[in-house]
Amino acid sequence: MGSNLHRRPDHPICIIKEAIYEYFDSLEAAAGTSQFKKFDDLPCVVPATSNFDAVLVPADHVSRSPNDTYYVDDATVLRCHTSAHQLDTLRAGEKAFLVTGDVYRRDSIDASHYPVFHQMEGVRVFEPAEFSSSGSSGSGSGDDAVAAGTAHAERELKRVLEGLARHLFGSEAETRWVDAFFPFTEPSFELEVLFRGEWLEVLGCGVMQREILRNAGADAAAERDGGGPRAAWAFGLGLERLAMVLFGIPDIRLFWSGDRRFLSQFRAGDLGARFKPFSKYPPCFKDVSFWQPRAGGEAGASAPRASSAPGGGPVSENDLCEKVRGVAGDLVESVSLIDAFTHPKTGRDSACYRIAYRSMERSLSDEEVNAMQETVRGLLATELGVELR
Ligand code: FA5
Ligand code: MG
Repeated sequence: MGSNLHRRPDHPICIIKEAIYEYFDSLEAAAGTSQFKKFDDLPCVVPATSNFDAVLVPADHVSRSPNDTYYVDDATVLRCHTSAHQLDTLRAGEKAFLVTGDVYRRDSIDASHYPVFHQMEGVRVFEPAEFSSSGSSGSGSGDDAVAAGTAHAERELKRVLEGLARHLFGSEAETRWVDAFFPFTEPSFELEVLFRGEWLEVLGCGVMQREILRNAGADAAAERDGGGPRAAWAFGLGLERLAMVLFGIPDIRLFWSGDRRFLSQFRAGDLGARFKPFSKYPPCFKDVSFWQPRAGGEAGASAPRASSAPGGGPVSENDLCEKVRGVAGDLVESVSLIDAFTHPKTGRDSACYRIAYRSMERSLSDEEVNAMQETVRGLLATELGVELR
């Protein structure tokens, strides 16, 4: 926390933020519309209600579990997305804004996932007059008006984000839309970009649920004025993912590197830099096999459960990754399940995870890797309750 990569001018996360700002500024200039207001220093510790309830995340949604989200206390979390600021910003009367910040998640470990990363939220609210003029000439209220607003917001959203992808990557980049689900938008989509031969998800977006506009007070005001309901789009961009594609950065850990060989490759305002890999050191693979803790007592194995609760059935991958990350820090490159089976006689579940250790800055010694692996094994047994094999 407090690293503020998104506010360090020569850092690739800040460079991509500024490039996106520039795109939105150019849109406004072309359309003669109002400015998108920019926020990039809202606190990352937020009430759980802002992170979840304000954007209509149901009470039993998995993302609320301590398996996915870092809780500071029962009522306070490290925001897991910049959507945590949607409602408050709308309530403050903003109708077009961008919120950038660091967000935190318990997640898997690989080249495109990290427990802290950066998102930019974008929201644009449309007045009824912006979408009803060309359509029905009626009063603009009722189902037709809502449908017209939704259709307009969806069209605009895709136009704006496709334009952003072209602005950042040029027209060569291959992109595709994928249908998605978020509690706070309907319809919802994700945008993927082809990167190193695989589709990489770079953003989530959709047409804002009217309930959020209503809760923000925006809709009520519009309807009172006789203009009918407003409509809005919203998106959440993953800034590391966009920067990986733009600059050809192959591993998300690099953003946290203090190595001059990394940092010296980027300059404020330069979107043309292509990451030049410095010498690649060999990975070291270590497997860990274990019997899962027996499901203890009442809770079913599929129910979301509190993290680090030994004896509560299979270990969650997020818990396991958290332990590995805690020991190895940025020396862990990936963690993947390579085998799982249920013993035919005893009914016990076995799992085998492969951990890849690799430094981007030096060669790791056998002793060092063995020591980390031993510590990881110990923690899995003592803190997650597995039986090592
Ligand atoms: C969200 O966080 C939604 N709040 C986005 C949104 C906003 C949808 C507004 C609709 C309206 P999602 O969990 O898919 O969605 O994350 C958004 C982006 O963050 C992903 O597309 C990806 O680019 C990035 N991201 C997610 N998890 C990680 C991670 N562990 N490491 C790095 N980037 C990540
Ligand atoms: Mg997603």
